[in-house]
Order: sequence, then structure tokens, then C-alpha cells
Amino acid sequence: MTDLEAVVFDVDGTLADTERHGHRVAFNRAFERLGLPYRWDEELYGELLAITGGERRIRHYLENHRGVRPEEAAGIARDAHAEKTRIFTQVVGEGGIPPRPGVCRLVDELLEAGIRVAVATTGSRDWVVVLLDRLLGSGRMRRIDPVITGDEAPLRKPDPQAYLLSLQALACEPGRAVAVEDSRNGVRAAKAAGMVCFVVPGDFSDPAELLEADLVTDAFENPGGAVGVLHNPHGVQVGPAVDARLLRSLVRAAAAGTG
Ligand code: XBP
Ligand code: MG
Repeated sequence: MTDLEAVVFDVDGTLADTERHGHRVAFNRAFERLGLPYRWDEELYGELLAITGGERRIRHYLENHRGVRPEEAAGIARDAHAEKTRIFTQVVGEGGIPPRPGVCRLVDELLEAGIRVAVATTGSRDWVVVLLDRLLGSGRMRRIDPVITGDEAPLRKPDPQAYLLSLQALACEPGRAVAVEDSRNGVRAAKAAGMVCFVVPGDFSDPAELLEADLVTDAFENPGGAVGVLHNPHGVQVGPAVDARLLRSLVRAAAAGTG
């Protein structure tokens, strides 16, 4: 029987709702500090999220929305992203971004059950380590390994590099590992790495674009009752909250090829 050995969590949108009031605001503050006339509203930012990695996102915006020449865009993007990283790291250090409900409980349950826990994100290491420490606490963080960031995986999602590097460090077969994601690019990265993919859609994700996932629910847990099931191609039995038992049965069902 195929058993669950590891769970690899994405960060942005998955462990916390970081985009709308976190990254987006930090990009705008960086533009302002550098005297650049750009401001990203929520609608535009939702579109730009199709481009993963902050520096790539700025470069894409300059070239495609502002007609800036590629060499010039690359220089502006580098400076603006460095400033954005400083600002976001400070925001995160102030502790204003809470984990999504149920995330800490799920991590504890997995560790308790002897399942390894790791992180794979396209974000920059500078702020990722500060955010993880704030969200999960240093006790849990000591047990989460590896933490793969955009610094180690320059090929951003949907490229599977971040997931492949985490599987390598875990010495785990992809079919025995669950990737926990929130976005289409994340699902594509996880599936390209051959992993089982569980999704709780984020702030900006459209559930209709997440159909390659093995299971989609509306939350890890809901204060008012059971989680809602949005996509369940393997027909696994979903209890009131997302727990270690559910991720175990998902790996078994995916291996058996049900659905
Ligand atoms: C998240 C991202 C990140 C952040 C910005 O994607 O694309 O780039 O938006 O972080 P995922 P940086 O959740 O799929 O990893 O500015 O540090 O790149
Ligand atoms: Mg994400």
C-alpha cells in the first residue's frame, strides 16, 4: 500500500493570505520610494499573479503594460524588487499576517504522525524565513525541512524545480508526497513533479482553474462547520476538517488511480 511520507506546503496564499494586503502593498510602497509612477490595484494585481516571482512580475508589467525596453525593465525590476523585499520583510517581522485557520493544527498532526513536513515556495528567502517563523513559531520551524525558496529554485512555478528539490532533500518518491497549494501555477508545478496535490484556493485563485488537483476544499477548517469540497476526483471521504488521515487516504486513492 502507498503510504504518505511527506507533505510539502506552498507559502503565499496557502499558509497565509499574503498577496492582497501584503505583497501588493509592498510592491506599491517600493515603487513610491523609488519615485516610480506605478501603482497596482487589486484587479491588476490579480492578473499579474499569473507571473510568479516578484522580480519577474515587475519586469513583465514594465515590458507588457508600460512598453519599457527589456534591458531597462530588467534594471528597474531588480532595484524595485530589492526594495520590495526589504519592505515586505519588515511588514512580516511586525507579525501582522496570521496563518490560515487550521494550518498550525495540521502541521502538528502531521509531525506527530511521523510524516515529514517541508516548504516549497517561489518567494525570496529573506522574507520567507521571517514569515514562517512568525506564522508557525520557532518550535515547529526546527522540525520543518527542507525550506526551498525562490533563491534555491530560480525556475519559478509552474516549473516543478522547487518541488523536485524538496523531494530530493526528503529522499521521497513523488507519489508518497502531498503538495499543499492555493494557485494554478502551484498545482501545475506539483503535478509536473509527479506529486499528489491538495488545494485550498487562495484569495486570488479561481477554483475552476484548479481541476488538475487531486482534491480541493474551501478551507483547512471552518469555524462554522465542516469544510466544503470543491473538487474530489478520487472520491475520498472528507471529514469536518483537513487532517493527516485525509491526506493519507488521498495518497492511497491517487496511487490506486481512482477517479
Ligand atoms: C507566490 C509568488 C511570489 C510572491 C512574491 O507564488 O509568486 O512571487 O507573489 O514574492 P507561490 P517575491 O505561492 O506559487 O510560490 O517578491 O519574493 O518573489
Ligand atoms: Mg501560492
